[in-house]
Amino acid sequence: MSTLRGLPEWGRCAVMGVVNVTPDSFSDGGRWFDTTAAVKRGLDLVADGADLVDVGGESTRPGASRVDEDEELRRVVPVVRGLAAEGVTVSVDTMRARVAEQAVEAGAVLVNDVSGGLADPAMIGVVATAGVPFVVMHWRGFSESMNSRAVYGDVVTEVIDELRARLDAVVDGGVDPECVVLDPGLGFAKEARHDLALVAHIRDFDALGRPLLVAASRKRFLGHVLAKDGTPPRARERDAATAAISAIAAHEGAWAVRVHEVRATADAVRVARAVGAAR
Ligand code: PMM
Repeated sequence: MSTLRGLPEWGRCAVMGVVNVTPDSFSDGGRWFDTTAAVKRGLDLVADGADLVDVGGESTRPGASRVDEDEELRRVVPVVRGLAAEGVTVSVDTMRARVAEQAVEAGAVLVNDVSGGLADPAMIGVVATAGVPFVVMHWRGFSESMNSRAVYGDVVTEVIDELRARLDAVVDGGVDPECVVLDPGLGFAKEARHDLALVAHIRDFDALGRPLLVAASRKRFLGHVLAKDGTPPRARERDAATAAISAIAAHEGAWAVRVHEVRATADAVRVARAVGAAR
């Protein structure tokens, strides 16, 4: 179990609940699209067992276009402030340095950047100065174009190598290596078979020597696995499958899982801990 600066030690895989303050997120978009409702949603996730709450204002679903920076700030900062004021451990899900900086000022204690510092050249410096944990995800480009980048020979080796390069880059940029969390980026420039191979090889990421965040919640590959007659279930009908991945990820040593529906995953990580303790 790894300890990250400024974060509690949970003694098991942590549960990161998702609050997407967006009108268009693929799985829960539109439902929490105002500050009061979003703060309430975050508190409900904590009541359900979330250890930390990840607040984002930009949808990254395949094909999504980018939101304007001021609009992202308007969505995210008040929700971060409201949740932090209630004592919630808050992370901010953003690719923008200015949003990360203002969210940290508002009380966020972790920056989660799906681009791993690639989208905004100022991000690494902001995170280094803030001295907060930094989730660096495997990323090959913005949502508009990412499906065309899902080309791999050996997906596990390539994702690990590309993450190692990002780890080196953020550390060269001044981020304390002890602050870095890595993430295979399920669904980002990946087809279902790639996502499944990455989940099957979570242990291989131990070679990078950093904690791993696994974010499978409601993603397309689960729809693919569950499809009946070629039709995948809707995003909100993938929560049991998500909890199954949470159990696997926790069992395989993931530091945290990021999910929209927390309750079943909170149970899954506890079961995984109990099974691990009985080895
Ligand atoms: N996926 C989404 C958003 N943020 N952050 C990390 N670290 N890893 C992910 O895989 C990830 C993320 C997209 O899912 P959503 O729109 O359902 O939140």
